Amino acid sequence: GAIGIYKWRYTGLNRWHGKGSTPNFQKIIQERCDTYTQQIRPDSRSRDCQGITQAFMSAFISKDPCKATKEDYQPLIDLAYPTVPCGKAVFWSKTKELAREYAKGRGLLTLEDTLLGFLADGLSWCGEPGSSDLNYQSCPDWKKDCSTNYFSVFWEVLSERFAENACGTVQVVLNGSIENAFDKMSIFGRVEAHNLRSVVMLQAWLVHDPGKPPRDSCSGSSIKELESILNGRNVRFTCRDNLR
Ligand code: AVW
Repeated sequence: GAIGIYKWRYTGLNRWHGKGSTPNFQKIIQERCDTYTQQIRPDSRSRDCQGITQAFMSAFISKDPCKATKEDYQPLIDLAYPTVPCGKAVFWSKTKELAREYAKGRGLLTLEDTLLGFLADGLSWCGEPGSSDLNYQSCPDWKKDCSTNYFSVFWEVLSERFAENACGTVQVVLNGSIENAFDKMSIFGRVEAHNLRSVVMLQAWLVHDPGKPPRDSCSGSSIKELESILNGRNVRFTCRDNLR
């Protein structure tokens, strides 16, 4: 009856509103780690991929998927701190693919070029209390279920470390075809922009989708907001409207 369905809906593996864990999650992490340490950055060959995979799984397995904390990921981050050389970091917001292309063409690096960013790129994951398996049916959605889910907290803490360690002149690729190219609720706006410790200058590129009318520009109010955050941190700022 109705109560039975209600009970199933709110206690079953299907109760969350986000995409379930990626099939073969652990195997993908393990394989990506081997690929990264052996082929992509052979200088990182000494990294312990078995330990890294274990630390990743232990961070969220058997836990309430809405009670993620930064501390859960600390052991993992300690094994693979996301660092890039000074002057090489590229941030992005609503422009992931484009930013990756931009970085690649110029010998620059995004978070997805660091080991942990590379491992988790495009995957989803969550566990289930009382089970040693992942939930492949559904995972919490940031808006509809909880913001403290393991997926979101992972990208937040990893991005925070990435920003803290960025140095020299860095870049950000922003989307000028949406209302607020600088979104203060995004990870870039909420986390990274506020954690630039050793950055001297941030260069913003506002990219406009050729098929769409430009909706924001370097002189718009969202960019002014970014500029004022950086002024407060003594980071120089430049912005260019780049029509691709
Ligand atoms: P967004 P944000 N693979 O486009 O400023 C899958 O508004 O919030 O940009 N999901 C990811 C990945 C990834 N590689 N990276 C982040 N996410 C999640 C990290 C995350 O929950 C980079 F350094 C994020 O809120 C960028 O400078 C959402 O997908 C910055 O953070 C994308 O939202 C981009 O995050």
